[in-house]
Amino acid sequence: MIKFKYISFVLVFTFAFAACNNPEPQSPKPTPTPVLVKVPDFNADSAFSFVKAQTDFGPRVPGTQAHSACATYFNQYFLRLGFEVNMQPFKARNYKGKILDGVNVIASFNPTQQKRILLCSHWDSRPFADHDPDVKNYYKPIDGANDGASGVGVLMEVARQLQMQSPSVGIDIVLFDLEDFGQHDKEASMPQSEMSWALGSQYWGANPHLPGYRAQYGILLDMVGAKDAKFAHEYYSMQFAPAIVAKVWKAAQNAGYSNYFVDEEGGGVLDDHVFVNRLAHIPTIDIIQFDKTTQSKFYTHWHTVEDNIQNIDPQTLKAVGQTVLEVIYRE
Ligand code: AHN
Ligand code: ZN
Repeated sequence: MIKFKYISFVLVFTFAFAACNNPEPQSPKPTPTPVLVKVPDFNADSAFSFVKAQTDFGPRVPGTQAHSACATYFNQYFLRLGFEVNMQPFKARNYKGKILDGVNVIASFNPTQQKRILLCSHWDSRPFADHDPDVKNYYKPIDGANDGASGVGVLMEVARQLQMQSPSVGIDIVLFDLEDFGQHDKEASMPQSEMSWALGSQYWGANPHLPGYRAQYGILLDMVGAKDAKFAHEYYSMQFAPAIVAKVWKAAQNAGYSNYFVDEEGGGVLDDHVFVNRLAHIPTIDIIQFDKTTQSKFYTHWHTVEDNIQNIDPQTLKAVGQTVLEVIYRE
């Protein structure tokens, strides 16, 4: 500090001296600015194409051809970018006791770096449109363009940016399976029905892909693609990781996305981050759309057959993706 002050004194003095002797003083040399990180520019069209690539498989419901083909697609995508990829198969019981086959996808960048950040989303799509306005659709699977594919699409674009310009931290992208096989809303409730959600994160939380896996913090993306979405401070995120909520919302607002990232309290959502917090003890937040005006408090097309690519707005993907980049490149 003393050294710095001394140097600036010398610079100012030298400049003043030079100015006195020069009939046409030149403008002073700009004072050195602190080193600024160049945060990459998140490409919204690219992210949108990754969302569409997923919905083009059809609903990614466990046990279907679309589900296994999409898992292969993720594996190849991340391998081609040079990530270390861990496909984590697991079995879990659905709310009716049926055994399901799931697979969590873990893609790691800078795998030897100690300081790590976890980014996650779920990649499965809900097997039934139990909130559809039309009863005939109650047992139809959904495309899950927003509910599932949007978060994954953002993370696939983040991965592409990481590969082009490395941040100083290590990044683990975890795509959880079987988040959305929770109890059907129009059937009589089963005991423990709350535990029927987020089966992939429940498995990973208890069985991390590496023994003793640690990350400084985690960010979960869920339903990040609807037009004019609002992201409020989700309740469990505030319980487990209030400093991360503050960090991320501040980054969003500095980047010009305060229309999306609002400083309001959102309700609590029993989402993947709850199990990452409870079981893996990694402070993790959920960026999830909160809509005061709908009955579900989620977006209008939540768990309906209208949750398709037509209802995805690249501008929302941009707000979320750019915010994630701002956070990780400033670490
Ligand atoms: C519950 O409604 C208990 N959890 C919702 C979490 C969710 C569903 N995220 C996407 N789809
Ligand atoms: Zn859902």
